[in-house]
Amino acid sequence: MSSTKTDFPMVSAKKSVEVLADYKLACESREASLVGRKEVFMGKAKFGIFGDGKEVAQLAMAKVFRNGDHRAGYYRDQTFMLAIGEMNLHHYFAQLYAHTDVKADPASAGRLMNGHFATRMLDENGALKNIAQLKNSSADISPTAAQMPRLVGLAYASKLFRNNPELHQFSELSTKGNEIAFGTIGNASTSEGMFFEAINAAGVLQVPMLISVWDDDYGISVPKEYQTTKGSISKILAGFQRDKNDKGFEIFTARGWDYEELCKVYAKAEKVCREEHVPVIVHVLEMTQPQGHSTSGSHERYKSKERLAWEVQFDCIRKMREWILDQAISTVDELEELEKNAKAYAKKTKDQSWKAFTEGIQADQHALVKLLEQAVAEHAELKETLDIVNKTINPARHDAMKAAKGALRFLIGKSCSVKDQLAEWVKTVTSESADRYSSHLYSQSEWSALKVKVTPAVYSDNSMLVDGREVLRACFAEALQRDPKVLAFGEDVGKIGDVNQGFAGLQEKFGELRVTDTGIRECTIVGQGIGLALRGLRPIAEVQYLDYLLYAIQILSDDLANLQYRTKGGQKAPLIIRTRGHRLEGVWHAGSPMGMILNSLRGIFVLVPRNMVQAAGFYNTLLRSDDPALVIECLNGYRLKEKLPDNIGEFSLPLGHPEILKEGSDVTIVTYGSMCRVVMEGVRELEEKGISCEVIDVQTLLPFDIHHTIVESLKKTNRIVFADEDVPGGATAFMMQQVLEIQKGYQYLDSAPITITGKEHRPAYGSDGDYFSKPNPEEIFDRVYQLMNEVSDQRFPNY
Ligand SMILES: Cc1ncc(C[n+]2csc(CCOP(=O)(O)OP(=O)(O)O)c2C)c(N)n1
Ligand SMILES: [Mg+2]
Repeated sequence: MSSTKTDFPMVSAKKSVEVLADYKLACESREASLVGRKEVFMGKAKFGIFGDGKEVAQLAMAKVFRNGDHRAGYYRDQTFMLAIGEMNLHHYFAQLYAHTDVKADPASAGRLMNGHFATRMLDENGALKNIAQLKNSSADISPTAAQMPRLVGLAYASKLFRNNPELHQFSELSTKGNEIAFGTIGNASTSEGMFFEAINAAGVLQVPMLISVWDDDYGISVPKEYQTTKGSISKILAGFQRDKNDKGFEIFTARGWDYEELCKVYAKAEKVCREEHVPVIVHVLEMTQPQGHSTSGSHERYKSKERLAWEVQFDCIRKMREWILDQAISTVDELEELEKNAKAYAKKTKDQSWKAFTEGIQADQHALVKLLEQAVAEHAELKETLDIVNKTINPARHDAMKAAKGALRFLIGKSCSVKDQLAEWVKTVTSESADRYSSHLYSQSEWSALKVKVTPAVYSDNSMLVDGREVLRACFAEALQRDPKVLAFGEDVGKIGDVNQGFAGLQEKFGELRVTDTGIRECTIVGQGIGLALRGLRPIAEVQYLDYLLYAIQILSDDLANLQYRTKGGQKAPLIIRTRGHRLEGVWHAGSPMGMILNSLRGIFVLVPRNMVQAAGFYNTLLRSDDPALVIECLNGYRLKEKLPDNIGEFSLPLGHPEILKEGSDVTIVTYGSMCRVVMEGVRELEEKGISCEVIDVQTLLPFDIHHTIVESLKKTNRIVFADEDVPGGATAFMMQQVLEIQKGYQYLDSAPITITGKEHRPAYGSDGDYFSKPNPEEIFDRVYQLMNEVSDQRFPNY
């Protein structure tokens, strides 16, 4: 090994400069990891997970990441983000401390723990930037492998942009599909089902997806023998390797400490991926974790002495250093200088970031201290409260808030000259914190679904009475015609136009790229939609039946629902998920798990149209908005006759506006979806017995009755029933909480509120199974009659 520069370098001067710049970045990134861990142990940050041991491979990957490309990765990728210039160490430390200023932490505005990377793809108005000219990273999430479904969509978009000439005009979104979607995943995370589902989908779709597996032989403490058959993901994926007969993947391996080899492999991998749109796997072996998995524990507990010694020896930065010297690119002295500077730079940036983080909090605190000092002058008992604020070592907003509220509690019934100012301080910090911690669950842009202009349906003498499915088909045909960015896909959506023919004939008309069949893979169907929507397209992803949404519920909840929230408006994916449910047959075709959906999907609008005209009106609204939404059509409504609006492509329905289906004065019945018809049937019998029912279709569960129209009905009837097909305490409990608590309906009740729901078990098969498992018109009659019997057994005697 040489330690001096020779006169005949083996690497060109230009290359040397590049290598040394890479080495410098690797050292800075490593120092940031070392410093970051200390910050956690000093109590300045709550948790830390770092990219040490993965630096060199990420430098190689960054070299082939071009403008317009997208990343979907995980918490180890700090060096990559630094190398592509989309993050600096100030951002890095700001996220570690949870700095809530979006300028300080552009990825998550302090909402996510460190190591969750994202670029800001939206401008301040919520409009998509010219992402074809940017280096993009979709926003990371914590569940292992959950970046994979979205990655499929990010890659699939390139295929559409390349192969559909109508999309070439959108040069701000794509340069004719030349972009690669880069994925990264840890070796152990490849054990997850959605990894395999995504790999298979990408192979089938033949999309430019370049996935790197960072393999350090462990997943926290669990070694590869427990994770992967044969202990090697590239070995077991070998069957995906393309050959002269079959399309598939290109699979490479490289060692995580071999800079030269990594650079070569990534150059080859990029070429085939970008030019031929072939999915690629780069399995990067022999990586290390110098500091162990995270700040939650130490790896000395589970790694052998030999393994730990090997990790020191094969540390990628150490190996790169040896190679640099071996190649005579630099000298020991030069490298030592560079290493010293990297250390100093990381420390300086850390200090500056901490100062910037604490300054904002201290400004609030100073104002409070001034008020408390005045309060102490009048009430010496508050001295202790003041001391708590003054003595906080690592300032936190909640310390000050606790003190302010404590002082206000003490001052109840006492007079104090700064009492109002203290209350005002609490109010201001509370409202600023609402923006810091609770904004952007839904779109806040001018394209919010709540702001879409409402266009009423128009009917004429010529309006035809058609099957419900034909209403939808007409609506979708207009949408596909109007906007080349709209596309629909899912199981059986392409050739036969979905199992209920909402897209019948539309593949023939608009082509396979616009109306497309997919494999049976609900999770990655949704992921495909998320990725496409992130890249500016308008996907309608179909999940064939509501019961099978469970396969996708995790990705909807963890990824889509909080995308705007976790980036504080930095990214959006206005995906429409279309499904059908509530009514067919049996345990897996007639479920109505609405409570589960409502509880897990805040951030996605949940629409439950009672017929296909309403559904079409909602689709038209959603396609003009930038919010994601789940639309659940009524499975038994496709063959029912409905009047087709003359402006089927234009009319739109507002979200959060219930409709009164029938006016009445004795009792309000609140329901939605297929239950509207069941309730109306029961109500006919009730009316015959002299019970006047007001029936309200909520239409959209999220948002729920924005203008509080239901409580207006309750004010009139003083009695309320919530009915649906979910389990007891499911969506009916949600509706009850909304009306009685949020709308303050409790004050107008003359009878106990009741819920009519399905049974606790899932619906049994067959007509009788359905009848005895789900609410039916007779049950509606019985329960409401009983309610009125309790009011007056003279008017409504027992029967
Ligand atoms: C679904 C899920 N299960 C468990 C965890 C907890 N967890 C976080 S990281 C991790 C190990 C991941 O190992 P690997 O994929 O090899 O990545 P590495 O940290 O080694 O780079 C686990 C189990 C999680 N985040 N998500
Ligand atoms: Mg690992």
